[in-house]
Amino acid sequence: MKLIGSLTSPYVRKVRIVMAEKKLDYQVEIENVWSPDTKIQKYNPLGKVPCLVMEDGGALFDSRVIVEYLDTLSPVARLLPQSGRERAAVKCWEAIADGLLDASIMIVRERMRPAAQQSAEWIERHYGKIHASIDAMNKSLGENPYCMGINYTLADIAVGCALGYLDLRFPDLDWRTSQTNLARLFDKLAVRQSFVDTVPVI
Ligand code: GSF
Repeated sequence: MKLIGSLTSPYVRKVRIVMAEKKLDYQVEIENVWSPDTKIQKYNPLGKVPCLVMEDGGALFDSRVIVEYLDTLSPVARLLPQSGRERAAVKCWEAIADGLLDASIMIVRERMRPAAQQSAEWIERHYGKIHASIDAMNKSLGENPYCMGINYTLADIAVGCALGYLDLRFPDLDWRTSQTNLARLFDKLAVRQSFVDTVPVI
């Protein structure tokens, strides 16, 4: 399998961590989707990464679709409960973590526009989503060791990627001071998830 992506994309990072947890073999192909000559739309008409190209040449996109598929490929390290309410709860954690990322990326992209075209209101609106999401995640986590209680799941992977991205792009946010439950979880996740940074890239 080939994973098309970039090394700074938090959604790509989520897929790479799942690949590693599931002990699946794959190659990473770096693609700059913002370059005018990007070929990404050959695989994903939405022009976004991550995109997974499978052995038969078929492509899957959107990180949520990709990780759900990967979890079915091997019984090693089940990351999603098979069915029911627990499965929906893991996916809801993933939705909030990815939503936090969507809001963060809106701000990052807005700030890349010429100063005169930037909307302070738009930026504030998305900061509001970031703060509300981390607050909700912190409350839901409570004293639990992991998002879903005692088991490490896709929820923890998604949350780790979201918080890691905040540290990368918003180092001044200082979310740890108010969100102490998340800070405790993130320390644990950073140790478990940082190995993906050594994945060979072609
Ligand atoms: C989001 C992918 C995405 O926004 C997913 O795969 O989970 N819901 C999707 N990817 C960005 C790269 S990044 O900022 O991580 C992307 O490819 N953007 C290109 C564009 O044209 O929006």
